[in-house]
Amino acid sequence: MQRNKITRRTVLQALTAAAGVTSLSENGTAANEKGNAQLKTAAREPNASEMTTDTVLWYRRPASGWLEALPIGNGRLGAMIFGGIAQEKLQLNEGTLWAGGPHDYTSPEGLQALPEIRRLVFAGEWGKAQNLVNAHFLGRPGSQTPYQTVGNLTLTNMGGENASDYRRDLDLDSATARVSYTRDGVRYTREAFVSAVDQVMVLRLTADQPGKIGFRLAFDSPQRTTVATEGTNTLVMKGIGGEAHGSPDAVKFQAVARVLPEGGSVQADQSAITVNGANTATVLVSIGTSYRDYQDTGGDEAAEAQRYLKAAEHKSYARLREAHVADYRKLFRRVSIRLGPEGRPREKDTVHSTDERVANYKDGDDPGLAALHFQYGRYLLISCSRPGGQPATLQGLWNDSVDPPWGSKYTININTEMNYWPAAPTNLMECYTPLFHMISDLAVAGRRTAKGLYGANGWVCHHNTDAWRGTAPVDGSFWGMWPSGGAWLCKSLWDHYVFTLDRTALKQSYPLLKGAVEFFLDALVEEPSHHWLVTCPSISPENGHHPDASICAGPTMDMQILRDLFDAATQASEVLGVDAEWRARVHTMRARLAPMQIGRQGQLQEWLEDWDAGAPEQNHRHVSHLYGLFPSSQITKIGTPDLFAAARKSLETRGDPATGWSLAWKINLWARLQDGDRAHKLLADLLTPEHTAPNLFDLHPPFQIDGNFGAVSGVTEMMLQSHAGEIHLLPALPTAWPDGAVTGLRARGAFTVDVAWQAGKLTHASIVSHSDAPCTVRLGDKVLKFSTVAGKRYVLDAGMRHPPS
Ligand code: FUC
Repeated sequence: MQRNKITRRTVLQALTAAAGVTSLSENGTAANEKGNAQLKTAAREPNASEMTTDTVLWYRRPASGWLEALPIGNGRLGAMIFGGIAQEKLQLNEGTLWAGGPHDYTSPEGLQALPEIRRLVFAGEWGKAQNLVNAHFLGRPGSQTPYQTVGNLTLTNMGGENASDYRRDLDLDSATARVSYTRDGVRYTREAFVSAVDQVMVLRLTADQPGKIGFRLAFDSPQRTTVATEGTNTLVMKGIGGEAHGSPDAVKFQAVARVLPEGGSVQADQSAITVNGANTATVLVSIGTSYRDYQDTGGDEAAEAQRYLKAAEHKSYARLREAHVADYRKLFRRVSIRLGPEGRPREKDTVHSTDERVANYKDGDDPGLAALHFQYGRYLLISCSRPGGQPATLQGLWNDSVDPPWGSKYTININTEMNYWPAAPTNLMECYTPLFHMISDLAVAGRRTAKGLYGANGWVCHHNTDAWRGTAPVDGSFWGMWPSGGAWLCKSLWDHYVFTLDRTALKQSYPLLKGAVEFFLDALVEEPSHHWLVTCPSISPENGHHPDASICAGPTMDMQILRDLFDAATQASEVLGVDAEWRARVHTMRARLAPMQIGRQGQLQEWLEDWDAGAPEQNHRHVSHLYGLFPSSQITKIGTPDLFAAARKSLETRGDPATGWSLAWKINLWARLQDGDRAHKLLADLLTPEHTAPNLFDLHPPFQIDGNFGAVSGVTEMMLQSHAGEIHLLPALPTAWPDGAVTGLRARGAFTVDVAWQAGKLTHASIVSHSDAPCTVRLGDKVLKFSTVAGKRYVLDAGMRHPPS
């Protein structure tokens, strides 16, 4: 226990030191250990009444397209609900339905070509180097396989289209989607959710008069499928995912829908179920696939689908719903947010539907929409990334195609990492689990690639991966020749630790961190001019430094990622008390990595050479070298003022206009630059129809979910930061949000933080400690330091000096 305390302190001190903060107490009204006695402690958790009403998306019309439909999911099963009147459509997904099958993409010719590729890069013969990568180093095949849709469940013959008082909504507080309307004097209601407890999708149809429910239920799919009925009330669709890029089809699936009507009649023909004159009907949907893991597709899809269905069909609708809502709320209700004055008129969200709010959003005009978007992002993460499922893809869990944009895969040169930026700060640690499982897989699959391409130990993963845990470079040298994807993913393992100080979890992560470092210990090379250690070949993701040339050695981002990786692994080894000698070696190598450099225009250089001003795309969507500012904390206002100014210069040069996920990254960057108004300006840009669909999906046209998650993280960073060895309250509060409150955010050092403000000034904050770690809190120039006891709440007043009376 004692040892534990010491190591936690060590990590916090290291975090502080990394930010260059030496003596916080000199900066402001510091409290000393004695001052702690004055801090009021209490044990109170946020309760449901603190939840705001900014948690409902609603619409006046059925969805006319997929980007108007509403997503539900349990991390494995997902659906997009269209909410029609005469007919309903649920577009279905299961997280393991991918095209192709188990495959190692590593080229057998790569290792032989590597010395010449490196020679060409250092000789500045980039075109030739890229050609050689394309010919010998790239994956076999050179593209990975897509994530795919299961198909659709449709309800037709539901009566006429003529209805009044139509409303379609998604309640983020209960994770249920609803449709209601009145037709011929009858009020009809449909409700749907996907339960993580029971692993089924549930659709309930009711009316306020008996005998009014009738429909025809059928499956359709762009996959190769067969549909049959079983008994009078069950519909079964069997199919197999597609082949892709020569990788044969392997994932079999089975979707089963069972109708449980009350009253009326139910009958089956060859491929559909018909319900007539029922009082209510519940439709249970269960889907299984044969995917067991990235190496094995021999599972029994039928048994899996049937097992969940059998267990669920004996439970009442009310019981299924109650279990679902209770389970979901455990995560969702950890955080509440209000942007706007307390008890304000709710005109915006009661009078205007969600799509109208997006269409009319103006800077500062509707802070409630920003709050809704924030909670929607948390809802999406809970709904697409739960233990037992696959990580969030480029579209989370929701994809209606067999050939979606970028395969709806895992692009790990920004997109997958961005998906998980809100996990720790918005108190959704469990949502990391599928990502951590994927990293464990990559740490095995990536060993073959490390050996096969680089003759190196450890593991490597390039810029993309898929259900088969492809780790070799793909998609062409210009975009794919980047060896640092796995290393970046590892940051999430360390983030989990610094946010929780959970030593048990760190013990599990440590071999993954160590394996990632081992690769670079072998694969780094010395560059000729300064003798720094660098990656080669590499790229600064997807950005060319000269026309048609992205290949280079030691781009700034790689060096930043490696410093974080090496620090995570060495600090983990310290916390766990292992590998002292190895740690010393890693420290030595770290010291030789190329440093961040400030270029001719005062910018943070993107590459080893000062090529920035001449690079062909000055407004490129990737801002890779600014990784050091966010998500990393290598660049801070107090710790590294020169680099801080240089990062700002680089961000200014890139400009504001960008695609969805890039805007989202920039919100985080401006928040780290402590410019709340600029961060808010970018958020306002994002919350317009150009970047946000009617269903609030982020557009990288058509849809990419990273922008949703990145924006949640950005809004969090505007209200609370904790990367510089201190909890910074309201570091980038925009003038557009003079009043507000947020509860339940997590801060590094294992704290939960609530903050409230009025007229742009803190009114109070409270901090619950989850370990016995010391706490440093900053508000503007004021800094307060105190020791904490696990389980205690520390309440701070507007001046941070003593608790409000
Ligand atoms: C990155 C981006 C693209 C796209 C793709 C999925 O590589 O550069 O814009 O988002 O991932």
